Amino acid sequence: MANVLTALQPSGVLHIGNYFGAIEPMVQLQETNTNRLFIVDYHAITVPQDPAELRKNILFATAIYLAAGIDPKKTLLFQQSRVSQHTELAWVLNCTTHMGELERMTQFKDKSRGKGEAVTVGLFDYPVLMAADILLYDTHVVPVGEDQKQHLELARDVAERFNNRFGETFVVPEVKIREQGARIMGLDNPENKMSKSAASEKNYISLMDDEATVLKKCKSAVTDSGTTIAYDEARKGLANLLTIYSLVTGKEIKEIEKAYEGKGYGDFKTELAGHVSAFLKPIQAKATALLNDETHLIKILDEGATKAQELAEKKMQRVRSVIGVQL
Ligand code: ATP
Ligand code: LTN
Repeated sequence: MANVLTALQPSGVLHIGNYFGAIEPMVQLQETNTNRLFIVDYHAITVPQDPAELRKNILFATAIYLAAGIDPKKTLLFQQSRVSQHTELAWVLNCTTHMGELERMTQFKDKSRGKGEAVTVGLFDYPVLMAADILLYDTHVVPVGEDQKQHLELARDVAERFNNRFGETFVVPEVKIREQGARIMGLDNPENKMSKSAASEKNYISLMDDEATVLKKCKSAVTDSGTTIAYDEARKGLANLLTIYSLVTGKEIKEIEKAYEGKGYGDFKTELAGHVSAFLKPIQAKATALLNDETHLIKILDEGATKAQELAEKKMQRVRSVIGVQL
């Protein structure tokens, strides 16, 4: 049995990229592993957040995970900020991580571009808090989307350096990137990944989008001037739509290509929208019902926090001891 762990930011919209890249793999893995899934609210505040919105988004994310099939009896589900050992370990790891390592992070470069000196220290330090998240729980496997690979490599380096210096303390985690769905591309720009921070809402399909919105977004998805529905890496927009089609229907791409022989983009996009909406409907219904009972959601997060604090404190005691601050 492996210790599996991942986390998502409580940003307003969760999109189908988040779902297939991170949430669905966790639902499958909870059957045979020790699963930990948490909401990284302290990562979210590395960029400005409206407090009332943030609170709402934490509850929304919790509801979505439960609606997607995360079972709190099988997966330890909690809120990062409730387990103060995360920030405590991040500080210790700050003191063994090099500036140069963080300066190389492509996500930091992307997110800080054009901001000049107004970039926060938190945004720069984001990967160290992420390493702490992972290393606190003796994590073997971290399922994430492709974009997080570099952060995972840093977490491995940080763990190895610490172990070399202070003795075996941390498990060195493995990254797990699913083959299909690891990188769903933006609908309006298939050159870049689907992202909730994209400039246009047409970039992503939110898990809460209604039928009409899904249809509008699928119809306006950028494709090439080709006429056949055939998977080709070079036809990025279409390849992305075929991937989404396959993920929401469970059908092989070959099967889908066959079904659309002789048909054009119009039919394909309209039917894709139907399949996406049918896939989202039950998740939306469950999430909406869960959101009507905040007390229940908070109780689940409270219970998760208590268990997580216990595990995290055990590891922190070891860390404090090996670095010499435990008297
Ligand atoms: P942003 O793009 O605004 O930085 P995000 O959409 O990447 O945010 P996160 O909360 O940073 O969202 O990511 C949550 C999880 O979803 C991570 O494991 C990430 O790798 C995965 N993920 C994000 N976008 C995609 C995508 N387009 N395809 C597949 N997985 C994705
Ligand atoms: N950086 C990740 C979120 C994240 C995470 C983690 C993922 C924070 N801590 C620990 C896996 C393990 C993101 O933006 N998707």
